[in-house]
Amino acid sequence: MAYQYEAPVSQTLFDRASLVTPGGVNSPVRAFRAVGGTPRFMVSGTGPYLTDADGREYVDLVCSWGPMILGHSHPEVIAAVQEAVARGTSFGTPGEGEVALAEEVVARIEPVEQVRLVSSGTEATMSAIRLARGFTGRAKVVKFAGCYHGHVDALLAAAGSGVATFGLPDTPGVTGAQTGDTIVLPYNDLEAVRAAFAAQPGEIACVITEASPGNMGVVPPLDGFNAGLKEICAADGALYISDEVMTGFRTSKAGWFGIDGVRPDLMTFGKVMGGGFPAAAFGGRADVMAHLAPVGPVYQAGTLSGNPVATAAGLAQLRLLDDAAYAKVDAVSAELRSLVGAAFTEAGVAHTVSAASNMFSVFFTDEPVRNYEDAKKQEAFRFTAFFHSMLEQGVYLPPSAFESWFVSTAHDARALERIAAALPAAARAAAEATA
Ligand code: KE4
Repeated sequence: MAYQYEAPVSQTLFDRASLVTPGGVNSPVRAFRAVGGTPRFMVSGTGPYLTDADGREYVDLVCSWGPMILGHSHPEVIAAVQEAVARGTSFGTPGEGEVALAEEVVARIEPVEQVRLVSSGTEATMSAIRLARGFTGRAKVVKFAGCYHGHVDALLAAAGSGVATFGLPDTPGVTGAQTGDTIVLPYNDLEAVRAAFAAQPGEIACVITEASPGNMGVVPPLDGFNAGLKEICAADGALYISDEVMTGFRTSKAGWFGIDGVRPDLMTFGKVMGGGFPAAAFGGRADVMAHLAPVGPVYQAGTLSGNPVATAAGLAQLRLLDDAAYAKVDAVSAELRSLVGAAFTEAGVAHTVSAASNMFSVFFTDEPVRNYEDAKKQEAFRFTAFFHSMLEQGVYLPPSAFESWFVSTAHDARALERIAAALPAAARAAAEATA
């Protein structure tokens, strides 16, 4: 089904972009390929709203894929950035801002004794894997199908044929050598993890998991799953790496660790901690981090790591994220989940609203979704119809059924009313959709 609304300026920009950039985008999910139609080129954001190049305003439920937890253009974040940028943009030297941001991360996340700042979540997970391999002297890595950790070669792997067989490249350009030490297992399956460790004792450097996955849609860990991963890793001398790039500083003041209390050996962060700028991090046990250059032999570096403007934005945002802020985001998410569920029930659409703290998504099935295979069984064509009806009514959803929705402290009653007004017709569109 071709969705073509009136978005002429976005379409013109998309045509221009497509001449100079593959797919017209700098990150594939933005191209609307999963849902079709013209990607909206946004020109500004204020609070819970985005305005596109055609002058249309949307209630934003993507929040830049998580970072904008205080909404767009928060005045105190903007002021901190303006004050920092007036002093210069990058010095290539240590600076106080990066120390203060690192101190804030360490203060909030008890298992993080030391932290290294980087510029993206991908850099954080890539570096954490290298550090785990360097610290343990082991090569193999366990990840889970449906979990995304950025475009790290070793982690762009699909499941091998058997539980203990190695990963196969999940994209051209990644070689068998790069995924040959990666074991891809079904999510939420501790027995599969035990079997993989039993098949190669003492050879696995780490297990990396999204603390609570949001990249196959929202699929929370079953009770005891993360604790089980920690236990299995500890028993074998492997490291437990919790990827909190999406959940960190969003799902609670201490991210998912603040919810399940399972102490990882290493953790990765991004998104919220950058306040909309490229600032991310990895950190954890001091004895592990001590293996990182320049103290230890594991090399890692970055021209703009700890950038003074990015750290100013991240610090301003984190300092505003107090208990009241998290209570607000949680309340907004709970109200929205209730509105969405009621609309689909009213329209007679089989659905599951799947939440992990204030992150959530909708699966178009009423069967339980515990892993990627379950998630792929949903009637995703219904999401496509739902997405375009909401877009046409001025609500901007993630353009994929396999992504988390995000809200902010700025999503006030007026914004929720606009979403509520759009839901009935959109839910009916999902009901009437055909594959
Ligand atoms: P970045 O390199 O995109 O900053 O972070 C990679 C990453 C690592 N770990 C987790 C758990 C993540 O969710 C991500 C990135 N998330 C996607 C959203 N599904 C970013 C959006 C995009 O790729 O454009």
